[in-house]
Amino acid sequence: MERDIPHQIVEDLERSSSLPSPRPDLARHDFAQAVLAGFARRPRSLPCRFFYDARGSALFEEITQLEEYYPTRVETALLEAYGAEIAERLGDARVLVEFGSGSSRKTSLLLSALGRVTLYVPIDVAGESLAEAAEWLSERHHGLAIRPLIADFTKTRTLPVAARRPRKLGFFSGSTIGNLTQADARAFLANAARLLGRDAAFLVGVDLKKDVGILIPAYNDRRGVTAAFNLNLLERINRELDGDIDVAGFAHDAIYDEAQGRIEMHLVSLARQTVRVMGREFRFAKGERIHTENSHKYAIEEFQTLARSAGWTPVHAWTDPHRLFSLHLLGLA
Ligand code: SAH
Ligand code: AVI
Repeated sequence: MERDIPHQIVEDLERSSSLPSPRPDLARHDFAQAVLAGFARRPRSLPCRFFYDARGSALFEEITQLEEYYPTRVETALLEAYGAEIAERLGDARVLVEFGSGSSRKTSLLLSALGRVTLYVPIDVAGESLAEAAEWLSERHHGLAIRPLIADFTKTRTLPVAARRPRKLGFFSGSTIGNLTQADARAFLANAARLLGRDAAFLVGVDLKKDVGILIPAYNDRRGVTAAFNLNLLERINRELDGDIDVAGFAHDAIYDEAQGRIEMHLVSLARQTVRVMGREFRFAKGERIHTENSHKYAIEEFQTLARSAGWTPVHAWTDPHRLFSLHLLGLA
């Protein structure tokens, strides 16, 4: 069982006006619980939000530059091409709330297109990314107030007081919604509707279903950056949880599950081995897998149906000429 996110962190942030103090004790406890529980269950699994320590966030940024990894490139192009149209459809949103904001590079495009946003609330588990992104954005968008929240976006129930104004815009880019199961994605969307409130709009980037010949290389690139990103989870366990895992004893694997419409990432044990984490022993058979990530892909209509089931009204969807990626604008009736 996973524990609730350190809500205390969010409360602490409510009180501070500058950048957050990340409460490493609570974050470590959350990580420890997830790893011990994830290694004890069969099949073994770890929640993908733990990819994003400082090293993992840097590796993700490297992934976004890879030729094989089209989502960032195509979503950026969609924001560049349709930013003005999105702004026109949105009217006068002044508060932007972003879930899983990471480096906020695409946010800058959206802020420029919208023109009138005065408050930006990025929500992310990665404190290092939030701090770097806030600095990067404030150099480019003068007068923009930034109130970061270090929090699990699936468990965020309140926004900073300054954000409690109508007509907020939510932004969930990169197809991070695909990293949730469909049930969790529906619950996330319903919670986002409550959080954003009356007259809100939500811009969600969603990766589209496509040929596996394009999908697999995007999650198993030639340079091995995605492999390093996946294996970093084991390195993080060694660094933070007193682990002794021989990282070279595991290999990265990415498969496409056609029935579920999702890429799955796994770490595969290359030999029979025993690993220790926080004084506990875990035995792995040769070939045994740790399931580390799902990345669901949605046809346009599939995502619209999901959004409707969570209380949102699809307003418009933009896609690129090769139908690789989609940007959905949702509204609340
Ligand atoms: N939106 C950015 C970053 C995507 S990477 C882009 O499109 O490039 C996914 C981001 O979501 C990371 O910064 C990660 O730290 C964050 N994240 C993943 N799971 C999360 C969770 N449960 N709660 C909050 N942030 C999460
Ligand atoms: C953040 N998320 C949407 C990425 C994805 O494509 O699922 C994470 C990632 N995993 C491997 N490469 C990128």
